[in-house]
Amino acid sequence: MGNPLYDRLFGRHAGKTTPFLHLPDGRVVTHTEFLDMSSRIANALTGLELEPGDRVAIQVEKSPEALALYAACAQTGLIFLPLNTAYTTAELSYFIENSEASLVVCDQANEAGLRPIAQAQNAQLVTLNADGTGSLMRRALGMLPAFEPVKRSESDLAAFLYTSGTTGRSKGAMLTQANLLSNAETLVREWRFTPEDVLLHALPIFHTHGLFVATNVILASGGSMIFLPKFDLDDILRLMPKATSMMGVPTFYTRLLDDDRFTGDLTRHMRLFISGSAPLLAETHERFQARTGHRILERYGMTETNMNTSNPYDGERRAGTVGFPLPGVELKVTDPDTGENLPQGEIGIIEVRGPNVFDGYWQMPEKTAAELREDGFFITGDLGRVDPDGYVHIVGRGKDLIISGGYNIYPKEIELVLDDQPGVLESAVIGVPHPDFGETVLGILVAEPGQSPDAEAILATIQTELARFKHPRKLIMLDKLPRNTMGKVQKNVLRDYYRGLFTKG
Ligand code: MLC
Ligand code: AMP
Repeated sequence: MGNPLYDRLFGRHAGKTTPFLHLPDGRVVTHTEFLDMSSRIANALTGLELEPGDRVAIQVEKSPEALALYAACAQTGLIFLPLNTAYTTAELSYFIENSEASLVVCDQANEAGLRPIAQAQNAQLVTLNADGTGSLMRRALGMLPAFEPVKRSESDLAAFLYTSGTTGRSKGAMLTQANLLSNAETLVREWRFTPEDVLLHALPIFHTHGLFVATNVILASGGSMIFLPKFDLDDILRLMPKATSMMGVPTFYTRLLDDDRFTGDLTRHMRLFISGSAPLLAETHERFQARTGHRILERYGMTETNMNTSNPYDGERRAGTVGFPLPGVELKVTDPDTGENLPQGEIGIIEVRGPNVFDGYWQMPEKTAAELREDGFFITGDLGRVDPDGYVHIVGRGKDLIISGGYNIYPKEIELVLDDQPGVLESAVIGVPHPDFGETVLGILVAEPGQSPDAEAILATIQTELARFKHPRKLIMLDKLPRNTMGKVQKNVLRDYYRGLFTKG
């Protein structure tokens, strides 16, 4: 039976001495070195007496060792549960408890804060720092660089990725080996990745885009990655001449275009630029083509489904659209109220079905039932339509969600924190256009009678509760919130009113 995820992404490179990771300082990690590292970590994890199916909650900086931990989880059948490095201890506490993690892996700097949380959960804790040091690697370095992968099948769970919800509580999306493999192998074919590809990888590896799209596609194709700790414009410009392809969120592309050093010459040799995770403005697409001659290939996906649609590699990459459903993915547009199929061309909720669609939310059967239909269609919450040529257009969101620089932010989670602040009667959090992040968070507060809440103090307080990227960039006081006749806050009215706050237009 083997272990399909390990065998098809990692094990297939056994014995290869070709580069897998090119690091910004010029060092190279070959496939063999990477697999040795992963096997040592797998032996170290086995020594901790973890069982296949146990959850490993991981908040570590991007490094070759962090990626090898992903491979080691595949090898040992442990469930890989990566967490955003920006999350506060308060946020992490929820994920560790909710997932009933057996092991927590964190940076040494966060050990003191996380140890009591891990202990309360009876979870073990090891450290892994950005430079590859820490107790995990100390243990691993004493182990043999060989490990027989634990037997698994494609229906076994491989990873949990937490995704926030409209109620404010995050849900653990359970992804199987088949979800990850089917998508990676489809994308390799659709986007023509080969062993000659060198991907400029500046995305974080705790979300779908950097991990299951970028990394898995390179593993499944046999190519290599220029593996950067984060998006740094100077590094990108310096290293692009060595790359063949890049994947990024729209902010990557607007930042490149805003820099005069980014020229057509710098991109002449490039094969492919891909964008996703947030809408790429048609204007950005066109500016990019005017500057470089390349048409960015935009695709659409989500945590629960990996990738659903993509613009074509060979055909027309149509600006402002996310292309066609991927092979094996069925897509339909339904009436938000009745769930019935809508006639071609009409706007409704996008639903998708296919081998890419997840297994449900961890221990949340009601939430799973509300979003994943019995016939396998997942209700994405995105509003879209299909044009006469079959291109899918995302025209908005049926869900109350802000996407800032590719990170999803659910207003409810922030409103719950703001409502708790001294002198605050109620709040509304909305997303407004932002030149760098696409959208950014704006908080609107209504004071309790006779009170005048201190915005500075509120922003300081929420630092310990919410990750920095969720913080409102501005707090505005209003006497009351606009409401419809049903008493529901009219966020569309607020969004329209404040849409120019951070942009010139
Ligand atoms: C950083 N900050 C952000 C932010 N990123 N604030 C809002 N939104 C963001 N996305 C904060 C920093 O903490 C900092 O705080 C300040 O904003 C300025 O930071 P910066 O130096 O300009 O940001 P930078 O580190 O360069 O990061 C920006 C970014 C990064 C866009 C490069 O956020 C990024 O890599 N985003 C990619 C997210 C991603 O991978 N999404 C995929 C999800 S998967 P201070 O304190 O200094 O003010 C998915 C499915 C799919 O959606 O389809 O792919
Ligand atoms: P996440 O939950 O982080 O996986 O984010 C998924 C959401 O990002 C989707 O439901 C969409 O709303 C959005 N998204 C991803 N790719 C695109 C895209 N190309 N255009 C518009 N929205 C996108």
